[in-house]
Amino acid sequence: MNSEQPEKRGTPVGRRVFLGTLGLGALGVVAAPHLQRGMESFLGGAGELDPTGLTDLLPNGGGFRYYSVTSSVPHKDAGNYRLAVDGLVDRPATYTLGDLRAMPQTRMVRDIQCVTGWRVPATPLEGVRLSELLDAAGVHPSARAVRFTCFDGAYTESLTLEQARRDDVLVALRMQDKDIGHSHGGPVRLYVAPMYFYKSAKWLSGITVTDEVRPGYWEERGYDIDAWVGRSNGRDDEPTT
Ligand SMILES: Nc1nc2c(c(=O)[nH]1)N[C@H]1C(S)=C(S)[C@@H](COP(=O)(O)O)O[C@H]1N2
Ligand SMILES: [Mo]
Repeated sequence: MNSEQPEKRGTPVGRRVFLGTLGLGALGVVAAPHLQRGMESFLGGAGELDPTGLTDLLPNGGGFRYYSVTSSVPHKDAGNYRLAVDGLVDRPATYTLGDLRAMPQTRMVRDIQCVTGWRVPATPLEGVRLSELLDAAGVHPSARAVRFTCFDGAYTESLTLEQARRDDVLVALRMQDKDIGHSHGGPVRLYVAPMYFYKSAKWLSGITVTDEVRPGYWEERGYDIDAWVGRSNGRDDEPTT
């Protein structure tokens, strides 16, 4: 049962922050996250102009950290990229990059927000609505959720079917008005605009319609399954009573 008002969970913020630092910091971050974070708060945030020019010295890609839970990921391009849509559907399908590019594209400009605190304002993302791929596949009435798998061989994510059908959930081909590069999860990543960026699985290779939500990679490690920005992971915007 999905709802846009996730239940309040009782986990203290301290534990979440600890998990965030340890979990996302220790595994395969390409760069020194603490140095970056310290520098950015000194400079007033990743998205602001840096009068010192010092941020150019930091390998943070304009505010982004490059995350991977695996030490290497195969490169895929228009020649060998495939996206499988299967599970509880009438018409399982495999899409090439060309197939996805030929479909109607939706462009959105939203803030990107990682649960560990960094944020990249007003970032354009563009691609095919996930709902369009689900409709094309013909989702069974018994279906309740969608599971995402990645060609890094390790990362997984999940959404309820209701979340997956939202207009602001894309199978993204472009980011910052460029084809998505390898380090950002290209050629195709998921983009779940209203949720923390860990929902936006990079190197997307599989979309499987399932009968229930199966927790994704970080969700098995303590992060919220319903990852609404500002309303999950102990980061509620509104004071709670
Ligand atoms: N396959 C895969 N997808 C992933 C991750 C990952 O490690 N592997 N990290 C997630 C997290 S925690 C974040 S913040 C974003 C980072 O995306 P970026 O590397 O393009 O900045 O990707 C998300 N998707
Ligand atoms: Mo993240």
